[in-house]
Amino acid sequence: MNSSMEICMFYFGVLVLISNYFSLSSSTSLFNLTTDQYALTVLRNSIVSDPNAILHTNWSIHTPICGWIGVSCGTKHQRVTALDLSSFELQGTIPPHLGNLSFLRVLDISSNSFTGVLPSQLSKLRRLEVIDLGGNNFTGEIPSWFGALSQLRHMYLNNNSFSGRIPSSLFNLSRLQSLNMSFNILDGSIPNNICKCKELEVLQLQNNSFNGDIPSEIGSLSMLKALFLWKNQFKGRIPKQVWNLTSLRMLNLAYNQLTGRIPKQVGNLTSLIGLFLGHNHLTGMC
Ligand SMILES: *[C@@H]1O[C@H](CO)[C@@H](O)[C@H](O)[C@H]1NC(C)=O
Ligand SMILES: *[C@@H]1O[C@H](CO)[C@@H](O)[C@H](O)[C@H]1NC(C)=O
Ligand SMILES: *[C@@H]1O[C@H](CO)[C@@H](O)[C@H](O)[C@H]1NC(C)=O
Ligand SMILES: *[C@@H]1O[C@H](CO)[C@@H](O)[C@H](O)[C@H]1NC(C)=O
Ligand SMILES: *[C@@H]1O[C@H](CO)[C@@H](O)[C@H](O)[C@H]1NC(C)=O
Ligand SMILES: *[C@@H]1O[C@H](CO)[C@@H](O)[C@H](O)[C@H]1NC(C)=O
Ligand SMILES: *[C@@H]1O[C@H](CO)[C@@H](O)[C@H](O)[C@H]1NC(C)=O
Ligand SMILES: *[C@@H]1O[C@H](CO)[C@@H](O)[C@H](O)[C@H]1NC(C)=O
Ligand SMILES: *[C@@H]1O[C@H](CO)[C@@H](O)[C@H](O)[C@H]1NC(C)=O
Ligand SMILES: CC(=O)N[C@H]1CO[C@H](CO)[C@@H](O)[C@@H]1O
Repeated sequence: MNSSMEICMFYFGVLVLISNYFSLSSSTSLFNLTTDQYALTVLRNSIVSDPNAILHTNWSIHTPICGWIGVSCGTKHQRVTALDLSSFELQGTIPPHLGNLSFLRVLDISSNSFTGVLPSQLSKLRRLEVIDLGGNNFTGEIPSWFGALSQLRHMYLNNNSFSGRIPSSLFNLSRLQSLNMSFNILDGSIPNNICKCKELEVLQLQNNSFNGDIPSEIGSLSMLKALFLWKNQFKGRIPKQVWNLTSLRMLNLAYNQLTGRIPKQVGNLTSLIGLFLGHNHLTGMC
């Protein structure tokens, strides 16, 4: 072996060492990503289609997550407080890691093409106030753990493929102001503990397969401004307590199997700007 060959082998060895060092350090740097960065990176990697290359170009590991498009952070701890990926034309699933964004207050991924079931780890998002999953294609039942997200005020699950019944634990959410579950394939009746949601202003359950009576407990939701129950299979009489909801602006119960007379008290709903009761078996005034 001559000396030039020895030198060559020496450099080769150094090169192997250097490249090992780099691959090692890049994999260790993946492991010491902050929790939020890791969660968002896993989310990005769960996106199978991103036609505008929004996440794939902007969500670069080399820039801080708080500058990523759609990501907002708190000023104090630099933790992710809001994620708004509405209308990005994304296709994919929600990874369980999203449940690690423990400071999240707003999650809006509406109007995309997300599919699959909601991972139960989302129940860890105890600070969540707004969840908007509307206009996707989520499947499965509405999880009962939603009832544990005690800060939730606005919940939009509309226009998906959720099926099954509304879990009664959902109405543990005493701060809920809007609930939109319209345009799904839900059935069963409305749990009567809905009266626990004293702050409810908007209830939209239209275009599902709900059945049974409209619970009289709805009449105790004195803040209610909009009640949309149209295009379901509700039967029986409209509970008389409904005519006491003087904040109501929109009442749409059309396309059900409701019976009985429309009472004079309907005139007591002085805030009403829209009343739709057609396509039922009602008699009387309208
Ligand atoms: C990753 O680890 C290195 C070395 O221990 C450290 O200097 C760096 O601050 C860590 N980065 C993060 C984001 O925690
Ligand atoms: C990502 O988008 C944000 C907001 O539009 C922008 O400020 C930032 O510079 C972008 N980052 C990269 C790496 O493109
Ligand atoms: C975050 O969540 C995932 C899945 O739920 C878990 O495997 C991971 O270890 C969690 N923790 C951190 C610090 O990222
Ligand atoms: C449901 O979502 C699709 C896709 O985002 C949209 O085209 C459609 O208008 C939505 N329908 C309703 C009733 O919101
Ligand atoms: C939603 O998903 C279901 C089940 O995977 C599928 O049958 C349906 O066609 C999908 N709907 C849309 C609008 O993509
Ligand atoms: C809902 O509240 C009841 C008591 O009011 C409690 O027993 C139950 O565990 C709560 N459910 C959830 C999902 O938090
Ligand atoms: C509720 O969902 C329906 C159907 O997707 C949508 O048209 C409507 O705008 C939603 N209402 C609110 C208040 O978000
Ligand atoms: C409607 O409200 C009035 C006044 O608050 C109350 O006296 C009455 O009992 C209520 N009627 C029903 C059916 O709840
Ligand atoms: C309708 O309103 C009037 C005036 O507020 C009240 O006297 C009457 O009791 C109400 N009727 C019903 C059935 O609540
Ligand atoms: C139960 C029900 O009536 N579902 C309808 C909801 O609306 C879509 C169109 O947006 C119909 O295809 C469903 O039949």
